[in-house]
Amino acid sequence: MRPDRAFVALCFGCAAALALASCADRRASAARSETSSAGSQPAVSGSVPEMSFVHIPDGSFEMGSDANPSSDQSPIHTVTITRPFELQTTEVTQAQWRAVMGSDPAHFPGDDRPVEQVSWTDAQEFIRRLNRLDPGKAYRLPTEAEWEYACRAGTTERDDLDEGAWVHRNSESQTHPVGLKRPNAWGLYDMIGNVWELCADWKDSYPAGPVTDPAGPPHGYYKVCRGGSWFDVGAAANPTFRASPGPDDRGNSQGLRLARAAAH
Ligand SMILES: [Ca+2]
Repeated sequence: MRPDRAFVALCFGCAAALALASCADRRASAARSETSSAGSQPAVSGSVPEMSFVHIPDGSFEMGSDANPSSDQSPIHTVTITRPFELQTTEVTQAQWRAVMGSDPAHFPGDDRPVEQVSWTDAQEFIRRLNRLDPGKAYRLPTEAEWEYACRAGTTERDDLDEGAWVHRNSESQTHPVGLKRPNAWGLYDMIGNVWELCADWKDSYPAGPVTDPAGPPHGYYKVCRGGSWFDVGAAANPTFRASPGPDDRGNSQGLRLARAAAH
């Protein structure tokens, strides 16, 4: 068993013990139905929520950490991102999730709080529906490398946790509305803290040498979550820490942020 599995099990174990909370729907979504242009797929109900994205340029960075050479964050290796993309400025909120899915699974209710209690599989359904409602944007989860690249935002300095992140010591044991803390250098809020952010990849060990546009292996047992949450202390609330949920694991500290194709 991988060493970080116990940590993640702790997070999700705590989450599972908490009852689901219903969320008042203050913003009744303007529901509409869409049928694909092919006409062969069933209609998708829902509406395209307001979302903000920033352009992430191509470039290279040093991924990982050698602070503990036996950890899954090692070795540090050069990653080149060859394709610019766009990344959502905030975590997906409950209002955004509800607009697309018609329901809100979050434990901590609030339209502007991040959605949580969503699994990687749930996120794929959200993205599938959103791409049907808003075709041509190619919404997806970021790869783990794209996430760390964007979190670092061209720097090697760690941001001040209290100014930039909701973590255990300042969260009062709950999520907070997105976008209240200081954004990173690329205008991204809450990359560290608030909720863990699902990535697209199946988890794998890091390569010893440089790689280009890594996207993980084709199959695996665990997905990857990044950034730590309201529940976590500094070791996990770090640009390099890799949590390992199963694809159907949910927890009240796990959410997502969308990537999409550049140039919209
Ligand atoms: Ca986050």
